[in-house]
Amino acid sequence: MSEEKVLRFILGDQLSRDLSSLSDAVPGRDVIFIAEVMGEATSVRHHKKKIAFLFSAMRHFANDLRADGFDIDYLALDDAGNPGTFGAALADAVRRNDAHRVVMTEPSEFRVLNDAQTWREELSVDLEIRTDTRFLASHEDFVSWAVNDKGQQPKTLRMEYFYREMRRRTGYLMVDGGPEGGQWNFDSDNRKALPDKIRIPVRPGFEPDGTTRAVMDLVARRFASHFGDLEPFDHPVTRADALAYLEWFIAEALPGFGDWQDAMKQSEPLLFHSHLSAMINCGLLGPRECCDRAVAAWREGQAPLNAVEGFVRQIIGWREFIRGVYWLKMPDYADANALDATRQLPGFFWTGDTEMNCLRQAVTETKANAYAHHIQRLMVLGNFCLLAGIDPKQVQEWFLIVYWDAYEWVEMPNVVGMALYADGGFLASKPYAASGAYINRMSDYCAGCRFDVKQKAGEKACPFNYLYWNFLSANEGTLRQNHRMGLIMGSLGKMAPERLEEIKADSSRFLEGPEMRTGWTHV
Ligand code: FAD
Ligand code: DLZ
Ligand code: SF4
Repeated sequence: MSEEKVLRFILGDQLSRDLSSLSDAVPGRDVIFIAEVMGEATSVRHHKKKIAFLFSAMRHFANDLRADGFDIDYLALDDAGNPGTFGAALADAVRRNDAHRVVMTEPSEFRVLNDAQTWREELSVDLEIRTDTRFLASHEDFVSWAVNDKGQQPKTLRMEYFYREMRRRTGYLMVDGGPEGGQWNFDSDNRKALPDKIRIPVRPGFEPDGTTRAVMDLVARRFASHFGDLEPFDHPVTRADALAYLEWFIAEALPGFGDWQDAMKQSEPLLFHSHLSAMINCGLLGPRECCDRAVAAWREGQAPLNAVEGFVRQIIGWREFIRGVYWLKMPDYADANALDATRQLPGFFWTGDTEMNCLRQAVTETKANAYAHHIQRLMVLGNFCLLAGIDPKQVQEWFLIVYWDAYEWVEMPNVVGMALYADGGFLASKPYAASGAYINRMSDYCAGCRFDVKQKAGEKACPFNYLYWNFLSANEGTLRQNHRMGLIMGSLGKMAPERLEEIKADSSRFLEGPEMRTGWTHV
């Protein structure tokens, strides 16, 4: 058995040397198979930068393994006879390499895991699917935390309690069995608006090498009609560059990460954010090593506790929780639409062509960078889709297409549960709905907008202002059941009927107006 050749199939988001499917790989005996396939690159029409990033990272990962003595079977997109799907490519690779067995790590997405079960039946050899040990909580860990002894799922789950459990388990920022600083969560310190004069750290760029250039040519040729700008491209695509980027973040941006986590600034897409999600999600960086580095920076006095706790919470709390919810709730979660939202996603989500400056900024930056930070995603783009009642399926597809870190397991709960409240409050204790006042408080966008954030009604009024109340009124029946909405629903109840009519009229004018009419005019 030990002399039998094993084919180790590695997917594009599994570019980690500590991957479970590589744990017992034998150089000189086994073959590592990595495949660029059209079926994946077009499962949705991914942003050009995302495809370029991932294909380049896949090719570099293969080169690194080759340099360590592994036999690599790398199927490039343009290779003659590339069959275009994982299943067919894997079957070809088994034959080509005369493999006795296939080992892989579980795919991160439901769709691909389902496909993998069918490969098992179709392949002439055994296929072993191993747990993805890069996550800190296994599926079993999450289920045993979330589901009661009788196997019943709760009506709601709250990240905060899961996070505390993860803090205890990992020991991150723990002292004498309790949280460092006497608090589990420093979120209330992390909502500051940016002062006018603040030095925003300048990011290092990574010059594309020959491998990246070749991939960029490929993407320019084969995916020309996909959304987004391919150039400039200066992202880390190797493990070494990703580590250098992590070190840069820890030294330069982490100290400000907490204070300015929720802030937004015109033409400053990154601020103090880590910009590491794509590297963590595809495996170039491990979630543990990112937290280890942040906690070490705090211990060495290089970053304050509110920043480090906030960063660790995003990774061991939110990231793991989101994944747990995805696997607990799939496949039904994909169709969740608790608020019966049916409106078409407006065309300006693809062009940025809107007079609402906050949305124009977020879409334009997304198109250029395949990135927007969390508050832009949640409180500008997501908030707008929530208030305007956009069909969750269309919102999901948009978010899956446009971000370089987007994989269904992480995109879907963030869109369905966090941004749209489409799961009826399973993941979020109340809708993240906000009027223009929130965006004005947290950004400098409103100063450059043709709408007036202070006006509540009429042509010049900020659309978020009336859409907010229109949303509460349209969903009154559902939202009244949420005790955290009690105060605001009380205010809605006391609103003069004429004022409510005015809100509805403004909302109809906007929602039926030219900006919204362009519909799902996707590239
Ligand atoms: P930072 O702000 O620096 O945060 C540090 C790290 O924490 C991130 O790199 C990420 O690994 C993790 N993290 C933070 N928040 C979340 C979260 N809510 N869920 C999971 N991980 C989190 N994240 C994705 O990785 N892929 C997606 O497709 C994705 N889609 C989203 C869609 C919507 C509607 C919303 C509201 C959020 C989405 N997020 C997604 C979560 C979050 O916005 C991104 O992880 C973050 O903006 C990435 O930028 P960063 O690396 O600079 O993060
Ligand atoms: C996102 C993506 C793209 C665009 N292309 C590929 C590919 O050609 N080959 C590959 O192995 N992975 C790709 N990926 C990432 C996969 O979509 C991701 O690994 C699976 O969906 C996880 O279930
Ligand atoms: Fe956005 Fe309203 Fe501010 Fe314009 S005024 S930037 S639409 S929040």
